[in-house]
Amino acid sequence: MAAMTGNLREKLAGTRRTFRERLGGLFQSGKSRDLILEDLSEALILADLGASSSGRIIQALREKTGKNDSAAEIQNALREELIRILGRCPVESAVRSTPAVIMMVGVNGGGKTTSLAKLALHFQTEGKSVMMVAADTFRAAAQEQLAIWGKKLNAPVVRGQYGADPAAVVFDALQSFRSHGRDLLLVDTAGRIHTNANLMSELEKVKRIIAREIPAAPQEILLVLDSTIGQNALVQAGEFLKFSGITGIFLTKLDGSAKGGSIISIVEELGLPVKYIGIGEDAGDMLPFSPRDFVLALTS
Ligand SMILES: Nc1nc2c(ncn2[C@@H]2O[C@H](COP(=O)(O)OP(=O)(O)OP(=O)(O)O)[C@@H](O)[C@H]2O)c(=O)[nH]1
Ligand SMILES: [Mg+2]
Repeated sequence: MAAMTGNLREKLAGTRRTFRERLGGLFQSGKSRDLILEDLSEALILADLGASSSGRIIQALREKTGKNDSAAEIQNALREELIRILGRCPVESAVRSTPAVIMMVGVNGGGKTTSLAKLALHFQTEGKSVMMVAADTFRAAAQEQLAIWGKKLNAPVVRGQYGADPAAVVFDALQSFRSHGRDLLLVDTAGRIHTNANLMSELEKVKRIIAREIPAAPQEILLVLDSTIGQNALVQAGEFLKFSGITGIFLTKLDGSAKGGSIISIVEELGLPVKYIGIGEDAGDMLPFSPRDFVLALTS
């Protein structure tokens, strides 16, 4: 546990620096609560928490702390408030029984394929047998990229032809998945498509086929968002919010991000839980999200 927090701290170095630069001085200033809260509002915005989330946090702290509370007490109340926001929606995996299907969606380059491989290893470690399908038929290299992960993880990968209908590729994968009696099918999708057809309707079609073939599937649809772009992740999420049934967020590249504070407004504005975080390029570089571990690693 201690090792995990230490490792997470190290991985969050960029965002920790941002927090230290923006917030560090405030709690050592010896100022009164009201003056601290005044400065904290701007500091939170500069730490990428966004104006509306920052405003709400200040309001909550005004209600939860007393006028004469010490800086340490206010800092503690801030930590608890951040933990509360991040834990408001359940962060646990939606996969409670097998067979199950997990689908990854998100703009190109966000980290879908890499994150899918990370989940494959994660569930293998839990003793589940996984299968992956490359329903990204837009980029020729996408199929190869997933095939390489499949070899590394010793997990079967169903590939489609470049330009094939993703729903047809997924249909084939579902037959193979069932006939082999595997536990978990992980579906990689494209961030862009070649036709003029709307990406969202294509994703809907993939989802419908999955639902038709496996009861209650897909159990999890993860929106993959890049944490290095801060508040712009909300813009990146935009189009995908029209796609129904997203169950959570896989927030990537926190190891290389100075803007991890944006996680607060991502969770608040989208009303979706962060379920997993990416902290490197290897299959083992991810963690199931824990609001408390995350906030403590960031702020202490
Ligand atoms: N440092 C770091 N790099 C990451 C992380 N996740 C993904 N990447 C890198 O981000 C780049 C893009 O990742 P992909 O998984 O190919 O992204 P994608 O969303 O599948 O991209 P498209 O298939 O083009 O839509 C790769 O170089 C990954 O190694 C992470 O958590 N940390
Ligand atoms: Mg990809």
